[in-house]
This record gives sequence, C-alpha cells and structure tokens, in this order.
Amino acid sequence: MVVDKAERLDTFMEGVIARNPGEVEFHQAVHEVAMDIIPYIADKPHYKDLRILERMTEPDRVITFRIVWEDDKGDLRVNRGFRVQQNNAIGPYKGGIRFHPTVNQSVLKFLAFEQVFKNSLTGLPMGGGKGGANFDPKGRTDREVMRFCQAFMTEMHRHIGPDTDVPAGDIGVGSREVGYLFGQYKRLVNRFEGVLTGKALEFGGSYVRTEATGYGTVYMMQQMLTHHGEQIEGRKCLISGSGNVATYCAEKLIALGAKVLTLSDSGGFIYCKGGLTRDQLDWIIELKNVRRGRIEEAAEEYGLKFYKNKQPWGIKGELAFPCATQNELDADAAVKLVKNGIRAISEGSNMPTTPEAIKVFGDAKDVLHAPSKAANAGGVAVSGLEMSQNSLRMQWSEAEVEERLQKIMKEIHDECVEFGIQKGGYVDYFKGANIAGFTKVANAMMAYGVM
Ligand code: NDP
Ligand code: 2IT
Repeated sequence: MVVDKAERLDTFMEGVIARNPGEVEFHQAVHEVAMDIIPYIADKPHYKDLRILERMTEPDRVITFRIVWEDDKGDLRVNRGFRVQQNNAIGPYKGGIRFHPTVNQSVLKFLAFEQVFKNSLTGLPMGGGKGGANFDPKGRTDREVMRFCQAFMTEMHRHIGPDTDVPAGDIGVGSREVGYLFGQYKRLVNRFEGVLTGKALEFGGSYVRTEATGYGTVYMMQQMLTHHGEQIEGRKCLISGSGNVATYCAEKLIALGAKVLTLSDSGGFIYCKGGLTRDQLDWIIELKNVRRGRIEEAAEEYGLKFYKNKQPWGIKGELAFPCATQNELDADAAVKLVKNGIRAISEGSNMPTTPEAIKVFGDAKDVLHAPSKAANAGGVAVSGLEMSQNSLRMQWSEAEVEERLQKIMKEIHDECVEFGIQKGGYVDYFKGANIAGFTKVANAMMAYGVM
C-alpha cells in the first residue's frame, strides 16, 4: 500500500515535471501538496476520477507582457511582466505582485499555486493568482518606480478587475507601488473600484492590512503554542528579512513580551542579544520604508552585531520566523536550529523551507512547524476584508479588522489540527493545511462539471 502511494506520487510528479520543464520552484510547491493529497484522495474516487489535482496544477492562464519605461537618464528599459491566474473556483483570482530580479514564470507559478490553498484556508471567497516583474526597485528613484508601475499597469489593467482578479503587494511592492498602480488603473478605466488591495487608508485601504501578514504569522505561532499548553511571552525569536512581513512580525512579538534577537536582509543579519526594543524597531521600519536603507545601518546606529552575508539560523533561539523569501532555510540551517533547541517555526515568507529542511524538523518530532500557506494567510485574509469593505463602500475600525484577523487565524489553526492530527496527538500542520485548503476548492470545481 505504501509503495503504491509512493508510485502514484512519482508518476504524478513525472507528469508535472514533463509539462513544466525547468520550473523547479513550481515542481517543489506541487510536490509538497501532492504528497499529502494523493494519499488523501486514494479512497475518494469523486476527486480522483475527475482529476481534480491534475486540473489544479494547470493554471487557468499565464499572461506575460513587455514593459518598457524610461529611467531618469532618459534611457529606455525593458522588463517582463506576468500575471498567473491559477484558479477562480471559489472567488476572483487574488494574490500579490512581486518586483524582484529573480522573478520568472516558475517562481510566480509556485506562488499562484500556493495562493489557491492559502486563500481557501482563510474561509473568504477568493481564488488564487500571482504576478510581478523581473524589475529591481533597489536604487531606483521614486519617479522611476512610478513610471515602471504605470507601464506595468498599462498592460495589466485589461486582465484584472474587482470581480475578476484583484492583485496586491508582495516583495518589492508596498504602499508606494500600490498607490502608483491603483492611480494608473483608475485613470485607464475611469472607475474608482476595489481592483487592488493594500491601498492607503485615504483611498479605500483597510486598517491593519499593512501589519496583517506579520501579525498573522505571530497569531499562528500563538495558536500552536497555546494548543500545546505553552506561551509566547519571554521566548527568544529569530526573524529573517526586514521588510513588511518581518517588521510587523517583530512588532507583534515585542508587544506580546517575546524577545526579537534578529532581523536580516540580503546583505546579512543583525543580532541583539537582549531583544530589540520597540523604539529600535520603529527606527528600522522608517529606515526600510522611507529611507530605503540596509539593515546593517541599524547595527551601526545601535551598536549591535552585524553578520555580513550570513543568515540568522545559527543563533540560539526558541521560535523561528522566516520572513524573507523562498528556500531561505535549508537542511544545514534546520539541523543547527534543532541542535539549538528550536521549539516552533511559523513561516512568514512563502515556501521558505526546503523539502530537506522540512524533513529535519519533521524527524525531530517535538518541533511545531506551520507552513506558509497557513501561517502567512493573515495578509491575504485582510485583503479579503478590504475587498468586502470596498464592496460595502465602508471602512471598518482598526479594532474590528484586528478582531476578524485573529478569529481567521484561529480558525486556520484549528482546521490544520482537524485534518493534520496524527496518532499520539502530534499535529502535522503541513498535511492539515493542504487537505483543508484542497477540499473547498475541489468541491467547487466538481460542482461546475468538466471544465
Ligand atoms: P519586502 O519587499 O517588504 O521585504 C522582503 C525582505 O526579504 C527584505 O528584507 C529583503 O531584503 C529580503 N529578501 C528578499 N529576497 C531575498 C533574497 N533573495 N535573499 C535574501 N533576502 C531577501 O517583502 P515582504 O515582506 O512583503 O515579503 C516577504 C515574504 O513574505 C515573501 O516571501 C512574500 O511572498 C511573503 N508574503 C508577503 C505578504 C505581504 O502581505 N506582503 C503576504 C504573505 C506572504 P533585501 O531588501 O536585501 O532584498
Ligand atoms: O503571498 C501573499 O499572500 C501575498 N503576497 C498577499 C496577497 C494579497 O492579495 O493580499
């Protein structure tokens, strides 16, 4: 029986790899889901015979386009833009836009695929999509970023809409970029509508959207610990990244009395033995969002240790929050974390842990590990709430949104437990998230018949 399941997974993956040659990140994301779903549907012919999983791995469409823009010197620049519309079975396509030089079709297809399951877990009516461009915003002036965003939207606007596809931010796309993108959309279609989320509060944004992903990642950690009779207060935390997700993860941890020992960027990490203070964090948030500086500058400002070109995973901590990018935590890092007594990991970034590292944590057995599709779903959940508020032409209070976010994260946690609980009480959060996310989308697809 075990051999049979393994064979079926291998055969399935051979097909995925043959249809999507060279797209290694996409293969990885599909494999991570298929290893739980294939055994789950083995005795459920209604899913198996209708080839629901095969259909889910094929995006509804992948749109690619040319973006031409003019830099400050008057030179013309050419980039490639994408929008992957993966699945709209349970709602309009929904997912972020990433601007980073590493963006390619494989990366965006993995992100769009993951988004389908994540959005389903939120319980809100959102399908999955992702987009972006191989544009590097680093070192670009505000005006250059504006011209790029306008050129990007000039092409993308024809493919999106408040009931069709609703993009948002991701790496390299924050409040500034969403403003430029929304402004251009509004100008092109001559309609003010909720086509993007992550908008500023003055023009249709939601309270708590900026903070939601980081906060949600902490709420997931809190839920996991509470479920196991433990608490977050006083625990030593390792965070990677220093962008939107990382900094608001740090903010919530500090507020809950935990110690944030590290933050990082692609240049290295800072280490604060006693834990960062709220004032230091506020300075870092300003450094990153306004001055667009490097994390090394925080080490200089506060006399902290800076480890150039290193990751924080060798530091002794109890809770880990990878919040930078995919595959940022490999098996060597996982072995170090386990050796140093790591208790739990809550993934802020999408697919941060390599398959080998997941296995290291799984084999350790007493490590709690929440996958990104559950742990970072707070961001898109509040995006979903922003869509609701836009449809109502209302703005809910900060307290109201925050309360809904906490409730959604608790429900996601409990669904992971329901579908991921093993003999002896061990919770496989990966399995739980995959099955809970799959079921709702699969049932909707079946209801529509063959398409
Ligand atoms: P930001 O652009 O705000 O920050 C990204 C951070 O990660 C920066 O510190 C950046 O450092 C670092 N980073 C990015 N790429 C790399 C890399 N290749 N190597 C090392 N460091 C890197 O992005 P977000 O905080 O929004 O996103 C972080 C992660 O969270 C991503 O995986 C994203 O998909 C995920 N996420 C984001 C959500 C959101 O609402 N924004 C929602 C759910 C998930 P540097 O500046 O040096 O590049
Ligand atoms: O990966 C993600 O969930 C996001 N970048 C947020 C997507 C959204 O639509 O808010």
